[in-house]
Amino acid sequence: MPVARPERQEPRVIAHVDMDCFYVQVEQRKNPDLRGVPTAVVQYNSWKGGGLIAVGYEARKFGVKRSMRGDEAKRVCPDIQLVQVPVARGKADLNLYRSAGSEVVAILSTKGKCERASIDEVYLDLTETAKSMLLEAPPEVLDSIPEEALKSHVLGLGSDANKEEDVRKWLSRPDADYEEKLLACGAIIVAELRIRVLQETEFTCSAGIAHNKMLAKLASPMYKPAQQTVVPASSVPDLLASLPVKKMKQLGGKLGSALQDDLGINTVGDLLKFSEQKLQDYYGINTGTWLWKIARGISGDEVEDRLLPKSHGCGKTFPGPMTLKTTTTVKHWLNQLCEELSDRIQSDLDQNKRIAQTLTLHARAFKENELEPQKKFPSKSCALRYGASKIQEDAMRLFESGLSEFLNSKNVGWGITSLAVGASKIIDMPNGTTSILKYFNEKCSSSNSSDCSDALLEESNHAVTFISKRDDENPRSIAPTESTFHTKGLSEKNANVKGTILGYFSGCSSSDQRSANKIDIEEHERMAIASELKSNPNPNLNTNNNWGFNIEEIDPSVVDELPLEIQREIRGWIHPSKRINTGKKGSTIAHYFSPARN
Ligand code: TTP
Repeated sequence: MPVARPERQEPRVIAHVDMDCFYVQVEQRKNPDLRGVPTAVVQYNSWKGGGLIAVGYEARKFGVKRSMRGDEAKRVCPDIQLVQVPVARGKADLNLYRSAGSEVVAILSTKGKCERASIDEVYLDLTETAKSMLLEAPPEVLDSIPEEALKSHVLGLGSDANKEEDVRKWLSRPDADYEEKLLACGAIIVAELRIRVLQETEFTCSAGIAHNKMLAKLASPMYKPAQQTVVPASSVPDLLASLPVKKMKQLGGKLGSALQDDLGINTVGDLLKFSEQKLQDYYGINTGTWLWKIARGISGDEVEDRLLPKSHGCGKTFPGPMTLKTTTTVKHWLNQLCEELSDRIQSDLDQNKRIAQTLTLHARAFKENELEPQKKFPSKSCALRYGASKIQEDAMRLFESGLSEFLNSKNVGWGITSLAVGASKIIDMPNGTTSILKYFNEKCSSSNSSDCSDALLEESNHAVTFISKRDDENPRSIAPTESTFHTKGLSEKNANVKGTILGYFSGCSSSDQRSANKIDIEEHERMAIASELKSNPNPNLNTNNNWGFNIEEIDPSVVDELPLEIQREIRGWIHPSKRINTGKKGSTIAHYFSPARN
C-alpha cells in the first residue's frame, strides 16, 4: 500500500526522462535504413508473427499497437518493418537495449542526482543545478535560451500561435516566484541534456519537469516523442482534476478500483471531495494520507541516487500453443532463464561489486477444465545462491512448491503461460573485500595460469557472496516463501560461520584444495550475514562479532605472507586484544575453513 513520505520544505526541481519507442530507436541506430520507416520490435516466437514489444511513432500513425502480434501489425500497416529482438538461450536477449540505456544514464547523471527507474526511464533531481543556474546565469539574463527549451509545453500557459514567444516570456519572467524560477531553470537544463543525449547517442527522449517525482512522471508522456512538459505548481489542480484515477502510479490496480467502487471516484481530482480523516477511515492511516496528498499534487518521494538497476529479472511468455504443460518443459525453460540470470548477477558482481540476495519465481498458469475464477500462481522467493546450477535447482523447487499450492492437491491438467525469475535485494559488496580480491586476482594472473585465475575468480566471487557450496549429493531443502526471506541475526544463533576470506586464501593454492573448501553456510545465515554487512559494512573480525569468525584459529603465517596493505586490512579487522595464537592445534586457516583438511 502506498505511504506518504514527508516532503522537503524547500522547493525541488525533478525531471522524469523517458526514451521514445526505445527498442525501436536502438534498432534504428543499428540499422539506419529503418529510420523514418514504420518499424516495430517483436519478441521472438513464431506464433502469429510474434508479440510486438515496441512500436515506432511512424507505425503508430497507422494504428499499430503494442498489444498486436506481428501478423496483425502487417495487416494494419503492410510496409511495417518487424525487427526481431536478439535471441539467446531461446529467449529475448536485452543486453543491447540495457547498454544503450546506460549510455543515456551516463549523460543524464552529469547534472544531478539520477535514479535509473527502468531500462529506459530516469528520474533526475536537478534542484542544486537549477539553484546554481539561478544564481549565476538566470534565464532573464541569458542572451539566448536554447530552442529546445522554448519548445517546452508549459501546462497552464495555453497554446496559441505565439507559443514559443510565450514560453520564452514564462522562462525568463523577472517577477516569477522563486519556485517557478527554479522550474524554468530546470526546463532549460533538461532541454540541454536532451540535446546532448541526441548528439551523443542518436536517441530522442521526452521529459516531464515538475516539483516532485509524481508530477514529473505524469508529465513526461503528455507530449511525445522528443518533447518536454513543465508542470508549474499553479497548473496542478487542473492537471489532476481530469486525470483518470487508474492513470496514477499505484492506483492502476486494486486500490484504484476500490476508490471507484467505494467512493465513486473517477479522476484524481475527485478525491478532493473527501477529508483526510474520511480517506483514512476507508483505507487506513498511511494510504488515506497518501491519497489526500496526491489529490493535491503533494509527494515527498526522493530521487534515489542509483544508476544501476534495483533488481535483475528475466522472463518468457508461452502464449497459445507454446503453453508449457509438463514439468520437463518447465525445467528446460527455467534452466535457460536461470542461466541468463546467473550471468547477469555475476557480471553485476564483477563490474559493480554488488550482491543479489533473493531469488524469486513468478509464473502465470491455468488449470484445465476449471470453471471457477482462476487462482493466481503464487510468487515464491528464497535466498539466492550464486552459480547457474544452484539457481536452476532452487528455481525448480520454487516452481514445484508454487504449483502444488496452485493446484491445491487437485489432480488436474495445468498450463504455464509465462515464467520469470528475478534477483533482488541487491547490496554493495562489503568494504574490505575488494583489495583482497584484487590482490589474489593479480597474484594469479601474474602466475600466468589462466586456469588458476578463472577458477580463482569464481572462487573469490563465491567467497565474497557467501556462497553456500553444498555437496551436490546432499542438497539441503530450501523453504520457499511467498514474501521476502526473513533472516535471523547470526548473533542470536551464535553461528560458527566460515566464509569469505577463505575463498581467497584457498583459491591460490590448488584447484583440488579449492574444491575441497566447501563453505557450509545455512541459507538463512548467509542472508543474515549479508544484512549484517549492509548495516555494518566493515565488521571486525573478532570472536564476538556477528560473523562468528574465530580469530584464535587463524594461522598468522598465512596472513604474514600477504602484502602489507592486505595484512593491515585484515589486522585492522581483528580486535587488538585478540592476539593471534600460533600454537593452537589444527589452527591453520586451511584447517579452519576447509572441512577436507580435518
Ligand atoms: P516503454 O517506455 O513503455 O515504451 P516505449 O519506449 O517503447 O515507447 P514510448 O515512447 O511510448 O515510451 O517501454 C520501453 C521499452 O521496454 C520498449 O521500447 C520495449 C520494452 N517493453 C517490453 O519489452 N515489454 C513491454 O510490455 C513494455 C511496456 C515495454
